Amino acid sequence: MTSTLADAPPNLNLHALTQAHADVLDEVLEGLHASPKRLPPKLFYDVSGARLFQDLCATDAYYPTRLEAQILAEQADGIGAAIGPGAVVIEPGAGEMRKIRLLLPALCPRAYLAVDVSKHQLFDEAQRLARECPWLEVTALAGDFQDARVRARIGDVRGRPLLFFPGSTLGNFEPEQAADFLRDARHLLGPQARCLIGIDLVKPLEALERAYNDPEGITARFNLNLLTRLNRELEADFDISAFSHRAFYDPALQRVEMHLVSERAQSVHVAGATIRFAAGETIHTENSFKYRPEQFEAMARGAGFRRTTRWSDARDWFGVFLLHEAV
Ligand code: AVJ
Repeated sequence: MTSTLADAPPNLNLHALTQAHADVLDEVLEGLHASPKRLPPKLFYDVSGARLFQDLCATDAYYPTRLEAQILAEQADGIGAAIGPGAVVIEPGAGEMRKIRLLLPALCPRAYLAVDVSKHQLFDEAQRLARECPWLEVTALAGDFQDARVRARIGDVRGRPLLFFPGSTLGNFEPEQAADFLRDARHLLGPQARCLIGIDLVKPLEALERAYNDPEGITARFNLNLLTRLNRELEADFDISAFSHRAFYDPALQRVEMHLVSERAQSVHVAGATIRFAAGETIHTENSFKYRPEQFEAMARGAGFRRTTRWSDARDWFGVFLLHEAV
């Protein structure tokens, strides 16, 4: 489906390839019937969830967004020089499009393809960017970047593709899946493909746990909003006050886990199905893996990228990696 807005600028293209309601329901029920229970983190980003995440990024406790933006702003010239002008930038999870804006003057890409599950935010931001930069061809694709239809569109990109994947979104995948994602991107985008990827790095446990348990409680609201969304969109009847947010770092697995904890034994209905919870049982809603620079570089090499360049902050808390020279 192709949408047009009133007064859409000529350099803007909008496409909606969002998941069918029935597919979302299947995925949710599969996760809630599994043991341990789980829900996919992409469901966080409805209109309220996208706004909560935006609010979280402005907090002192949640450091990744701020550090990455600092790195991109300070190193833009070096990054632009390493990539060269005229690239076609593809950004999964584009959200507010703040980060690409930091790179535009130094990178001078030809086109920008933004993909995000949060359709309203995506279309609004794409329109704004297309107006600000009339020289840039802006395409917005509302959908899950792992969806076959979305991947087919990405595979159609001609020119010099740059997969821009900031924010440590790759950290939501298991390391093996993350490696598959990179290998897959290289096949999909061809031998000219480069990737510019933001990765949250291993750091002291206190800083990690504070980032996912911010004192203002925004992460908790972000996590619980998932249940509010299921109530509204999938005929569910979660009692939100009977669940609580839990996040902790597992140093052995190098990941922050987020859960929703059932405060008591209870039954919940989702589109007619009954889901039983024991007291203290959790729904695992997210993993956020942290890497050491050399671990991520080894993963990139394993996925077929011969060369990596890294930019990071003074403490090495966050890394921006350029993967180039595909095998
Ligand atoms: C957007 C997936 C990178 O894992 O840090 C923030 C999402 N979850 N706080 C992350 C998130 C809890 C975030 N990513």
